[in-house]
Amino acid sequence: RSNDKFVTDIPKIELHVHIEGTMTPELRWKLAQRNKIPLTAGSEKVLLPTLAETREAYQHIRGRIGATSADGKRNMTFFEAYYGGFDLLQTEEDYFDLAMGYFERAGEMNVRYCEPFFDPQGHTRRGIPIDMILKGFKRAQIAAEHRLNVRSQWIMCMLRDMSPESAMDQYEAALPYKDMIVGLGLDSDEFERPPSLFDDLFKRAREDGFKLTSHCDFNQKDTHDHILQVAERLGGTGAERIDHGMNAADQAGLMEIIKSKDIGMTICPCAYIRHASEEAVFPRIRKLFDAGIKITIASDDPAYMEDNWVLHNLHMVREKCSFNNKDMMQLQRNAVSICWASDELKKKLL
Ligand code: ES4
Ligand code: ZN
Repeated sequence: RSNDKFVTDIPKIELHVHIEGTMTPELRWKLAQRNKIPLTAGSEKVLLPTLAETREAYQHIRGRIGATSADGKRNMTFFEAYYGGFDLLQTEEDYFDLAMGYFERAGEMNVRYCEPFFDPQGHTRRGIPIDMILKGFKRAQIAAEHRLNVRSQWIMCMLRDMSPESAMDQYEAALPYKDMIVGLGLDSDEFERPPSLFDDLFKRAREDGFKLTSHCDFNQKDTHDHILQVAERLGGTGAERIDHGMNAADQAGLMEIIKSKDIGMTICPCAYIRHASEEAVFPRIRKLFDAGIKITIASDDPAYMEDNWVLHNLHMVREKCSFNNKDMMQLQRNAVSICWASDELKKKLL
């Protein structure tokens, strides 16, 4: 891991981090003890494994496709590890601890403002009330602002592998918490799940005053179609941001649309290099940046991506895209420009 003081010290904004993707092995282990839930250790589920076994399980998380290691054990896929972590969250305190853990980490990296995602359906489908989730998050959010000087607003993400009807029901159930939720997003497995399936939901959310974004992960099937839908059609006229959307760099037409509509992009380099070569990743990031598209660097699911938090992602692009100090500052100015903080707060962040 490269290190340099300039990047370490600059005030930061993080706009693409799934709060459930910040569950460290330490927190997973603590919640397993507290709620008496078995964890995956080796290839089995074990009640009360050691912390070392829990850490070990995180070392072998691979892509979406189950991989087998040299000793013949089947490793957890990313989605298994990620959604497996949801089962451990059972009380308001658990949700508070999850959010507070991220905010503390963010404060240490000089993140001054963030917009974390959460996946309500992943919790409510297990019978967890939406009130429990959001009360825990809200308490952490307030504590983080006062104790850590880390400000935040939440983005509610719908699981695109569930039905549009389920998403609409979940959206309506969360409306009483509208004042802590700034935007609506779309995540989970995008295979044959185009954003247009959720047209009605995104139109409704825009009418209700939410900002809009959707994942278009790197090198997925139909990614160029999905990027075009997000840019031109979500909410009726297109979303404010695209999460990932890196394959826009392949097509001048897509880049032109994103640039002319001033759409922000959240780029998570450590997530891509788990599946793609550096030559596929960094020249595309550089190309989007050099075109003047407002990209920002973020971490996605840092606990499940070799423990790479936003600071590591920034160090990585500085080195691999040869960004200088001025470029690194521009990335932060991009983030201020495309974030959904009030104008008053934006002035303080610059
Ligand atoms: C995600 Cl890496 C990834 N892809 C799709 N959906 C997600 N939600 C959290 N992490
Ligand atoms: Zn993501």
